[in-house]
Amino acid sequence: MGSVVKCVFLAAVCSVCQSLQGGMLFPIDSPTREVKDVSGLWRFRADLSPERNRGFQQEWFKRPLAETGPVIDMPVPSSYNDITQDSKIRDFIGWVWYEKEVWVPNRWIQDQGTRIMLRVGSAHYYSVLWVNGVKMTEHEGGHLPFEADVGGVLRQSTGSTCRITIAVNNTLTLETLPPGTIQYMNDRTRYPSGYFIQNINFDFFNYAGIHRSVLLYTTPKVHIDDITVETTFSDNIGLVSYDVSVLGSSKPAVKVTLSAKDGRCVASANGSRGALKVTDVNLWWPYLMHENPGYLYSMEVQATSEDGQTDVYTLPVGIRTVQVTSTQFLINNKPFYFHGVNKHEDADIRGKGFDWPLIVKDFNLMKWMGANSFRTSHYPYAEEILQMADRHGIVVIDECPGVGIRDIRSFGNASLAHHLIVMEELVRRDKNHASVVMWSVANEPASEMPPAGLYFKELVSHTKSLDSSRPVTYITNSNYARDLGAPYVDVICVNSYFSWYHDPGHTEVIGLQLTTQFDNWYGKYQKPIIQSEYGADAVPGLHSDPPMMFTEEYQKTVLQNYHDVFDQKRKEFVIGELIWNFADFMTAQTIARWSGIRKESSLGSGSPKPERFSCGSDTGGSPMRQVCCPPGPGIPASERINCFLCTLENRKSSGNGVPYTSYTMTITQILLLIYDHICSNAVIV
Ligand code: GCB
Repeated sequence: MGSVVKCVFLAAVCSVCQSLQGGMLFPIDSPTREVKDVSGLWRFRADLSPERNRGFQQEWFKRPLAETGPVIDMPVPSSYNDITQDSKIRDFIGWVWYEKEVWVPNRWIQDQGTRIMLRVGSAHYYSVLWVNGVKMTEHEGGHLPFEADVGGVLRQSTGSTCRITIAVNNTLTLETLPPGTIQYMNDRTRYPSGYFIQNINFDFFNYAGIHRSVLLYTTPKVHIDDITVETTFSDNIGLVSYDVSVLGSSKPAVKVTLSAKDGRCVASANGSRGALKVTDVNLWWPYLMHENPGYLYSMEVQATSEDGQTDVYTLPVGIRTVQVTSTQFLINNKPFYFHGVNKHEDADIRGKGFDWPLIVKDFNLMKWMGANSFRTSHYPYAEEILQMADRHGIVVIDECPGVGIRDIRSFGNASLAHHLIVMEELVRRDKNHASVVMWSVANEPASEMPPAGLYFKELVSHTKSLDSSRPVTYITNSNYARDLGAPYVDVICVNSYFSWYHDPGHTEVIGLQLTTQFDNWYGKYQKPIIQSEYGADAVPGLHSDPPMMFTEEYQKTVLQNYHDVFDQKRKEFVIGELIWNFADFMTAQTIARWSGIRKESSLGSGSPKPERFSCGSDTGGSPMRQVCCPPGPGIPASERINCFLCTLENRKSSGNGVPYTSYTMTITQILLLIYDHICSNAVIV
């Protein structure tokens, strides 16, 4: 690109790229704040009109939704796709309408000093929010929260009811993240009039709806709007630099207190910016790297206005450092090896809907198998998941929804401007999580295309300007010599599926090809490398010897071959391996995918699996993993196999397990293989 064109390009981007206003602290209860969760059953209607805009034409937000047409029950949080028996809803593209009437406590309304906020944790993809018929805000993009101050409207309304209407549109275009295209099928001999489809370039189901909780919460008018912490340490002294922004007061007095787990105050300071010194610091360590991983201090921030109004917010803070050298990823100056998984937010029925049991189960599974990390492939996960990761010492590569940027038109100004804003929203939301050690700005973009160089240069440098404390990467599957964005990243993250998408059937070439892949990338960039995806599909119960594609044996052989190379290359510059995938997940319907993707490495989410794994009579019904399969290395394989066989037998004899028998066996094999691999490499420093 010529320099004149380059300048015009950048000027255009900058003119549309406005920095975000304000913070987006996770809503909490505190002495000065209250949270009311208004999730649950909402009224719902998909706008099935040909143009999908009847709701706007008829102003469905102005009256109760039931007065403008039929409504059905829809749970929130949940994707709507799999809730009904109607394939039109499962595959719906366009606007859907949600509505709920809730009561707002009188005291919230009466106290003019109370700010009443309405926050949506995430709705996919474009949302418009009304309260009592008045438009409050719009938001572009799923996976990240948005909110509005609704106090004014509520105080003008009669009574304390609050009718919340949210219209959500899942249409993806060349400029959305992820991108997609709408294709009208105009051949009237093959498609009816108005027929269109949504094309996507990513490999997971485009679940839609209100995916995370909807919360009403209060703060005082004088309130803590944002907090930013950065941490470091030297010897046994920890340092927490903080920056607090307070709104509603021109000269607020800010007091910050840091407490240890036992409640002891270990440091305090006054002022909206400053640093807290912690002697005998307890550092935040990853799981399996320390006997006390995930140590969190509690930072209480108190802001008081000139007239005595106070707000209090408490933030968990892990003190740790992150650094990248040419061969290593250092956490607290010690080499960290990402022994982890890629995940999805995905479950039967609820789709991408937030679900505590699933989340807790997934963490238990990850820890049980010895995983110390995961990547939020391919979009930001719920904040509660990052809070869990903080507490358990599970390291996170935090990825934005930049997946499937494959069309050259998605490298244009409007796309980049939106991508920069999404990174701003992501960093604003997740910057204070100790578990988050690196930002990923994209997954498998067409980074060999000419505009990709400038695009990623801007994107990475903008992300670094938002947060200089963390490395930035994106996940590539491009050729090392032609990837135009790689010069700008701190860590090279490569996806490859040798003997699967390349040389299918030839596991014997994995060793050579993977070694060459690593040597090529390292030779060109001298940056540490993470194998950010690898794996192979298997059809449960399909066997062959010698192994053939789609059999359980083939999947195992692929993993084994990859692991052999990792074990060599981690002695040089390979700093991690993230298997594809922690659990099965749903994809679009295509001949290449049998009921979603089957590259699972564990017993995690996906289908409603958890209830299949209690050990019945042997354990009195306790979850069998706690009883039969304690975590950590050194458990003989035979014992672990017994756990699974026990499950299998139990399910068979109860008559419930038969359909899952082979499936369980698949998982058993893969899990044991990964478990053995991970445990044999676990490092305790
Ligand atoms: C990839 C993608 C991931 C797919 C996976 C596969 O490279 O990043 O989203 O699901 O490959 O199995 O094809």
